[in-house]
Amino acid sequence: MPSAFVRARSRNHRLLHTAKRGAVTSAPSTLVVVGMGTAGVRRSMLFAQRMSELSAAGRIQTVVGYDCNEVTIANVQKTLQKSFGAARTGAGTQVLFPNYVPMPNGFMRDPKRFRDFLGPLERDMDNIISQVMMHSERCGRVPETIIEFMGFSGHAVLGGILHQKLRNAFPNSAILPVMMLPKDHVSEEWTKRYIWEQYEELLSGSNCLVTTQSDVNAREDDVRLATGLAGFEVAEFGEENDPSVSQLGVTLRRLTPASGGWLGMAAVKRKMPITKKFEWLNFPPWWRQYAAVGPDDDLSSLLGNAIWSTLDPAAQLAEGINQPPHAPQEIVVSLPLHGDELEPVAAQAAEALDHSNIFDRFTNLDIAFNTARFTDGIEPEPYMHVTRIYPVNGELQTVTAILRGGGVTLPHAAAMRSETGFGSYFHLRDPAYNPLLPPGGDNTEIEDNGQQHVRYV
Ligand SMILES: Nc1nc2c(ncn2[C@@H]2O[C@H](COP(=O)(O)OP(=O)(O)O)[C@@H](O)[C@H]2O)c(=O)[nH]1
Ligand SMILES: [Mg+2]
Repeated sequence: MPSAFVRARSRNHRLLHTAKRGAVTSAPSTLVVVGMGTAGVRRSMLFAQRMSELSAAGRIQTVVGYDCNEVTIANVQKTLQKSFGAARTGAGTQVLFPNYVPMPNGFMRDPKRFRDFLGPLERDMDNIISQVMMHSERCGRVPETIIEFMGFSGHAVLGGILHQKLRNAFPNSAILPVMMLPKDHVSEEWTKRYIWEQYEELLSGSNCLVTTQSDVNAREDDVRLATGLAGFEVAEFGEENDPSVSQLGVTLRRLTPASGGWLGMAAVKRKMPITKKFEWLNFPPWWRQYAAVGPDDDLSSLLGNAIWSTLDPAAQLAEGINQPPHAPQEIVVSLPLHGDELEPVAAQAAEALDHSNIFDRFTNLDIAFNTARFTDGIEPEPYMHVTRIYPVNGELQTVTAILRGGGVTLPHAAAMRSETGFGSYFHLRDPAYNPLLPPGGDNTEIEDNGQQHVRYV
């Protein structure tokens, strides 16, 4: 995949630098993807699909579709047979499901239901982990990045347990839990009363990418997430001499030091301006088709506009989050262009962006352009996708609202800017207490706080 990289990070001189990279022939497989629960599995499959549309599915060592649900497992297996078939690169992508499914229809969204079956569930998980490890040996390298799609429902705590097991199995891998904050009342109550506390233990110290459960179009949001993550994985940020293969890993290493435990994502999708019709094949390699674009200045102003739009509230995958403007930010622009057109388009867009002062607004911003031909439904409309990942600092409004009820702003929040994320115990504590201390024996006040907002049990 041809790609171009615009570095605006070092602004000692006003020149923007574009570095052109050749097509990546075959990067070794370096990713492990885990989906927890029905939504998590759906998200992991969409990510795998996007990677395959980028001709980069071979980078995935293993996908774990952890939904203790016969329907999900059957559906995913059917889809896999249809759309992936046998992987052609490397040792192949391994797809794992739970072998032990105590209840055929999952845990009915009850995050405590698994506890009756914990022993055999853990043994099954250990088996999954050893298969992940064995395959990583076959692939010849430990995974550099592990993506975990997690939620706040029936598989939530199991997800935390699996996270710990992966953490122990691959202590040097960058792990990115992708959280889907709940919005329905039942999940919010469970989160407040049980799941959050569990996550504080199980995900302690993780930097999580935060998204909100969609109440409008879940599938569209899942696709935006998958597209963004896949775009980042094949992007080429960073130094020429960086030995990393997983670009998402490079991004995480750069952004997480500035984050207080959360990362945010903004995604924007725009129709490409086309003047020429292009052909569309219904069989592989259909992702090698490119759109023919109209006049260049059209495209670069459209691009600039799309990049600015990643600041809009509507573009954020989680609601109500802010990012410090001087924190490092990375943007990936995926364009359905021929590889030869990418470099000039990137250079022109970078110049237009410089004129629009975006690099004054974000003093620490990197942009990578790459070619991508994604399918969106049956219509062969060509789209550009712009995704920004940024560190989040301070309070997450949605989290405060869930855990404290209502849009409460804590008076001491400003003083505790960096106390976010799991493992801080911040959100569960009374404001008067020291949030750095782990919770002591008296949980009564937490219980009271929870009960206050319970409208039914
Ligand atoms: N974004 C998204 N949400 C989903 C999807 N499927 C179910 N959900 C929602 O995700 C929440 C958790 O459900 P589910 O994933 O089944 O949790 P489980 O009990 O752990 O399997 C529920 O509120 C569902 O409405 C999906 O494909 N995408
Ligand atoms: Mg389910």
